[in-house]
Amino acid sequence: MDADSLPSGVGLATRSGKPAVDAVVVGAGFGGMYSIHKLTGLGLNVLGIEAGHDVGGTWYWNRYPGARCDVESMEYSYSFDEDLQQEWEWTERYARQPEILSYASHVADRFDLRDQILFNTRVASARFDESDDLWVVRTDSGTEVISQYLILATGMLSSANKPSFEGMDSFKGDIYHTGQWPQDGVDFAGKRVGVIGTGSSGIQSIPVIASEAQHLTVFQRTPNYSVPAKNRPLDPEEIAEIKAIYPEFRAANRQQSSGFGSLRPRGEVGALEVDAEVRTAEYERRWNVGGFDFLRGYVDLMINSESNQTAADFARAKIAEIVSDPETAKLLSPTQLIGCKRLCVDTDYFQTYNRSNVDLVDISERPLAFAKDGLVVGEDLTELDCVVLATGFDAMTGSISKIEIAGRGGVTMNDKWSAGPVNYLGLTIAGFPNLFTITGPGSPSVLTNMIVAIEQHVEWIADAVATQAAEGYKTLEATEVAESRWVNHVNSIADATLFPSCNSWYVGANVPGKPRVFMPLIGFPDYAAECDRVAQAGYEGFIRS
Ligand code: NA7
Repeated sequence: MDADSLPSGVGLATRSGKPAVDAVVVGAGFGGMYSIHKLTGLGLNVLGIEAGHDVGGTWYWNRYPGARCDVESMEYSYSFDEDLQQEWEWTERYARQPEILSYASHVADRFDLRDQILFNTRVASARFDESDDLWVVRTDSGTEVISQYLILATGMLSSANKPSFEGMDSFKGDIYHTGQWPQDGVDFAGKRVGVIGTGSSGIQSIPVIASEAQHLTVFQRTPNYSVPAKNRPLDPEEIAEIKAIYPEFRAANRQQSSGFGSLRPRGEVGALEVDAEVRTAEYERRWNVGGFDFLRGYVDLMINSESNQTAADFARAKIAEIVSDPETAKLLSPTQLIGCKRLCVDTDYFQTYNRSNVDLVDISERPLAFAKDGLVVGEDLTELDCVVLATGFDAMTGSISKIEIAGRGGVTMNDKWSAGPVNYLGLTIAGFPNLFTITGPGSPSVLTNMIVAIEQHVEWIADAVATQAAEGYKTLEATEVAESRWVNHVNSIADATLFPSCNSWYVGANVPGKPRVFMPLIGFPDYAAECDRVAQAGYEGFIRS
């Protein structure tokens, strides 16, 4: 990479004849954008490198029909700038993908971020050079840039999981993945469409595709729970009420284990401590509120399977009530616990199966294969013009593992993580000095409002970087002892809950061969307090040199 190919806003130094910056940030989604803004504010030269042609990350790639955030707009947005949060106007309770992408674009304009980002470029490798304690970052075009800090803001749900089905190459129609949706959209009018996958992406896209296509066939391996979003336009008065107390509202959300929902009270007792009638009424009330509120009614839903079953029974009864055909309703009814796979939030998902142009095919016991004209399950061919893979992501570690990262002694991250993503605080990895992961495994990340988790991480990293400079240290590196204690801590909290018991992407069960480890840490506010304590204790568990 030479000076000409660097974005205009990046100050350029050289080391060993190569361009050098203070920090490379990989990814220009919400984590990357805030990292660039915050570190630049400290006076650092920061280079962002992004595979897409613009900012937005997850919201840049996931343009599938019906894509929408399942955290409410007034909460799923940056809080670091009071003017930004006062001036931006959300239109719906849950924002659609195009609106979130416009917001990301607005943030990039507002803080002049694009000048520091190299777009249409992937980081292929990063090697820690021990002779001068610097990262050598190589892009897919083979050029190199040297940096003191390396921030991986590569996203948790950004590496598409594309199963290789038999006969896939023989299919004569188009195949799309929800997480790599064509920029110009897809016209389903008059088409016979197949959707594989019934996680959040499937559940959001199926109703919209059904309304556009001539015919839709859904191929389901595991049914999922979904609660209604009850989406609606935002009322100017409710926006004004929140804006009047925005800083306090954000602070209250940071005290929630999920990083959102402070306006809606959580239950305070266990599900079995109240009568069945009271419980059902409470589930009904929360179902009608919409969204994740449904699982916040009782304190023990994720730790006591008997309590969990009461909520699961209620949700299954709803499916039976909504779906007219009893056989279809039965196929759509999950048998696993509710919430231990990520709960889905939908708009008319189950209702879609009452349409005459929609069929459901169970593939739980019969293998699915592609043929020239469609999809084959057992002996039965469904003729299709195109297929949508709503098959999810190699979550949390997928995008990191695609970069060849080598730390001290040439040890690679993929070797180090071969049995699961070991780390300290979900932010750092022993043997990989000055490398930080934004919302990485080992932190609350995907169990929270991602923007709250991102802001906490970026602010912690920025403080660490500023402290390093002020105190004259060049590297910050987790110790193996701290790392191993942290991994035990993350596992012991997860093991006290029902989360690890399901085959979810939280445990990597959706990707064949991935080690089964519950990757995120449960409990946001305690986690953030621990990160602060570690810093205040002089970066306990780190070697600084
Ligand atoms: P998910 O939640 O991982 O869902 C993927 C779906 O695809 C799920 O129903 C899977 O069935 C199915 N799948 C995956 N691989 C296969 C194969 N090989 N054959 C058949 N079916 C398959 O991904 P999403 O994109 O929907 O959502 C991910 C997150 O993004 C979501 O939780 C939100 O946080 C946003 P399975 O359940 O594995 O049997």
